[in-house]
Amino acid sequence: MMAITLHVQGMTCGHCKMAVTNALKELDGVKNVEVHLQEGIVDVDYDETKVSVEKLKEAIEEQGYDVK
Ligand SMILES: [Cu+2]
Repeated sequence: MMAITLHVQGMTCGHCKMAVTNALKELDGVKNVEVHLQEGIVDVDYDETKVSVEKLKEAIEEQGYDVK
């Protein structure tokens, strides 16, 4: 298991939080997602044998947010 903190731009409300959380949790290998709206960060616990950081970023970007 790995943990990563992603910096995500554009999340402003509860809807954004849910969109990002759900998109990540749909990925096989993602165990836990914690969105911190005010800080603009997303903490993800994931199984690195099942999902890559690139995939995590793509899932967020597909929802319309920029990942730094
Ligand atoms: Cu929003």
